[in-house]
Amino acid sequence: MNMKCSVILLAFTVSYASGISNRSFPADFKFGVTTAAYQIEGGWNEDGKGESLWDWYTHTYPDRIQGGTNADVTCDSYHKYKEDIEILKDLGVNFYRLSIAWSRILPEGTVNHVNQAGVDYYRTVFQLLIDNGIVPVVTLYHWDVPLTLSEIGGWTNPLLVDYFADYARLAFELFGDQVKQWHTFNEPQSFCMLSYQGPLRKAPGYDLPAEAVYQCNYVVLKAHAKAYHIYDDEFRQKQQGNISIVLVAHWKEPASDSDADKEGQNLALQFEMGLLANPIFNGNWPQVAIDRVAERSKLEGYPRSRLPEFTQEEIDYIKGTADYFGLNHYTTELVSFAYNVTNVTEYPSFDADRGVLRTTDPSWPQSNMTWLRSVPWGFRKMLNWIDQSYGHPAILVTENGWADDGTSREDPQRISYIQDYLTALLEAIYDDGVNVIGYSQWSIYDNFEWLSGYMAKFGLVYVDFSSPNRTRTPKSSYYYYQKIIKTKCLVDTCDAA
Ligand code: GBH
Repeated sequence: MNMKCSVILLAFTVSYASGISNRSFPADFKFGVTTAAYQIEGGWNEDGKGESLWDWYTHTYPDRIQGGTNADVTCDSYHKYKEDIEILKDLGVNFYRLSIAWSRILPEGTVNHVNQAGVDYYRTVFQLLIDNGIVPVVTLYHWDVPLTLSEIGGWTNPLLVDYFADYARLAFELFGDQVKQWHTFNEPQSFCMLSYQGPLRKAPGYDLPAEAVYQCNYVVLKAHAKAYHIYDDEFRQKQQGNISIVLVAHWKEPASDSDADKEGQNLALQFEMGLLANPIFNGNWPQVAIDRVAERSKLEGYPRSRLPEFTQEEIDYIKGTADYFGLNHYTTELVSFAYNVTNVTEYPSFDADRGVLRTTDPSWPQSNMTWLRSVPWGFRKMLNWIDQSYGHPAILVTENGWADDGTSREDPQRISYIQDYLTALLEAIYDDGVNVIGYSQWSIYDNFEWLSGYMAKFGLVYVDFSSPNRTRTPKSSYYYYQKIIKTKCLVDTCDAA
């Protein structure tokens, strides 16, 4: 590891002048970094690991991934975890948010066959983290469903509720003495809404009518709730941990002051965040989604709404199944109202149901991912909207980060993004009274960025993918984040908390 301490005092001084907060983070505020198994581990078929959906997808359709690449090796964290944890320790994070590859411990997805080598791997990693004073925060599902379960329909098949629940129970049994903070799913929005429809599709990459999108949300919500109740009923008392889910949304700013665009803002937020968060925090789908999808389904000749209906029992079972709000947030988009409820389409789509057009403002600083621009005030609005919509929950920011092409170890844009977004977060805490309890950067390393392959880099640490050793080298943002964690302050000196 190359730990040359680069001088970034210049960055502090420049930003301080441009409105970076000089308030201290609350004393008990927690800082972390996030990764996902498929994106960093490699070892895709080693020591008995089964094939996952993304192994299959990248191998079968290299043309759908930029550069035709895959994550067979990626950062090689399956072998390099010791070095990884040394870096985490040096960085000084309070927690490390990582995920378990389901098919590494259950090669076929089902609990009749447990792969002991996979269990040993995660137990070793969790123990090393604990020994180094780093809290493991573990996601059970970050998009890599075992291929066998994908082939029977994946998250559109209600059987997955029980398969996921079995896997979750096993994980609590195997790792619950080490892991005290669990997330069931990472961003159902991303794998339900971006896998079954639209031009740029994540695995399995089908193009199906909107039913698939809703059915996926429906199954995932039930699977999440079942895992939550298993933890609550069978493990919580003994293990004393907590459990939640990670949801994502870009902030939606109305493109104009018109009432129509304000309605568009509401639709976009409810169809993206609300579809998942409302059942968990308030009970049932958002009413606007129930009404709109029912009406449109009827006009399109369906015998019933394509949004599945929850029974009262299911509503009660799902409601209240999160110990806090896990939020991934990166950016903001502009929305304008596009489709009246009566404006039916020939091929019913989730997009038309949601009924908005999404654009961006070209003046917002652009990363090297088309969807990601720096809009820190949108983060503050998002935090406030969650606070107001879901009953003032504690919010853990489970991901936030900036992409560049990764060619330079000097990354002043990433530093600015962190300064600006954390300033917005401090404003939400101190000026607006939002209960934000922690923050995690995506990501510690440059890694495999799904459809973008290795073309987009989110790391605080550069990884040399051309060397067999996958050499890790901290970027200037790494040292800046290290300083924030140490001083709880974004600038040289802060006011006391
Ligand atoms: C996170 O999702 C993921 O959890 C993580 O695995 C990933 O590496 C990281 O972001 C960086 O991308 O092209 O207009 O359809 C971020 C949220 C939501 C961002 C969906 C991309 C697609 C926008 N993602 N979005 S679009």
